[in-house]
Amino acid sequence: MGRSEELFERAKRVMPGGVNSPVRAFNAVGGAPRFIQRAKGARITDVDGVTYIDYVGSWGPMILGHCDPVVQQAVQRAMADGLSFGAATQREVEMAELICSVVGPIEMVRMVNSGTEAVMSALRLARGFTGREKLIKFAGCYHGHSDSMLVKAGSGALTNGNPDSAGVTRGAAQDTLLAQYNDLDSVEQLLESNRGQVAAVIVEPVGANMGVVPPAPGFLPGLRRLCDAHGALLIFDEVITGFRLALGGAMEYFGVEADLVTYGKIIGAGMPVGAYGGRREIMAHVSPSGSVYQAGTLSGNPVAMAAGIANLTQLRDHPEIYTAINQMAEALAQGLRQALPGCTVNQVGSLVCPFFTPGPVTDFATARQSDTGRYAAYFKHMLSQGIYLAPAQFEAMFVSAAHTMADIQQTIEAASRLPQS
Ligand code: HOZ
Repeated sequence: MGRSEELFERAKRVMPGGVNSPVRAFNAVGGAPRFIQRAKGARITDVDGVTYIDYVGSWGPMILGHCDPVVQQAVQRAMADGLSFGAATQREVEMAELICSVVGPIEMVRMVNSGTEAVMSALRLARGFTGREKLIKFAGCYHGHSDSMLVKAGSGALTNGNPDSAGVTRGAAQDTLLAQYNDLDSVEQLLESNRGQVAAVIVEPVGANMGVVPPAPGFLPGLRRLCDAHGALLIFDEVITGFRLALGGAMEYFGVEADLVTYGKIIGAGMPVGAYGGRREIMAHVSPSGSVYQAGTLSGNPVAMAAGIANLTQLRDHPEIYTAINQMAEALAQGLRQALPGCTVNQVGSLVCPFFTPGPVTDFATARQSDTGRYAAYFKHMLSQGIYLAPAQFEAMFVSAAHTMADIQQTIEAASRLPQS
């Protein structure tokens, strides 16, 4: 038994399922999760000393690769000053100024501690601002684990076969209306039949928690139009796409402005951070300037801010990073299409996902047609070849600036050795 197996046995005795977040348990692919010891660049090493090319990248934030030296130094300097004050700091101001300066539509931002918290707070703000109670979300989109969003959720909720979590009350879920991704008619019907009652439409601008599902041409502009026509706010959940598709995230990449945007881990370079932001007239409703309450001792934590500022500053100052990661992802997607005949490989920017179905994969229903048993076999094969992928079908592969074309080639060659079933 390896050390990962030993640790997993110990973990299962004291942690539900042996993990602190469900997908990590490898339930969807079988076997014991690899317990990670350290990471550097595009590589992670497990406790048994095995090193892998990493395409999880802490689910996105490692866009510069693991242990980026500038981020590490910024964190060390901040740590020397203290870990948490529960008081205002200069770094918070710098972080907010940075986000507002690089993401055009954002005029004000509030830092929180996770994407879940960002979404939960943005939804409360949307309700407070509009005076309406209902929300529209899309089947297969994942917006963290707050009660009202655990309705037909993607990611771990979907992997577990339970997209509607136990423990969510009817009261919490009844105001969440469900639309179909890439289907504007389904949104319009809900807005019509709930006229004047919908506070917000929330969407992942690229579906990235049901695998990777690109928005069809016209889908995001159509949402903008429908929201405007019905007085509902449009919320882009950019936990995955923010600062990744482009510096200005999906809003810049697709040229569509949301009213509110939520961010997660990428703005903390992997530290526990989230944020929500938007136009001043909306954000001014957040306490203490407004009546929508939201607070947190760890919000704007100085060490996390230092990491985030170092991360985002480098992304701002080196736009060539986006060209590089997008090109590598495109090459990866093309290579996987050849290596995995019969599969559908979706790619948007530096996000890639092979589905084990002829496709096309355009929404929750078509994503679910993927043969998850075949994904599990593919995952195990790739792991044995030194490639670490998301341990579940309904996630993305993240390409970082630390990957090289040689890594991409190695990954494609590993995939081409997958025994055909
Ligand atoms: N639900 C996350 C991926 N979309 C996984 C989080 C984790 O296990 O770290």
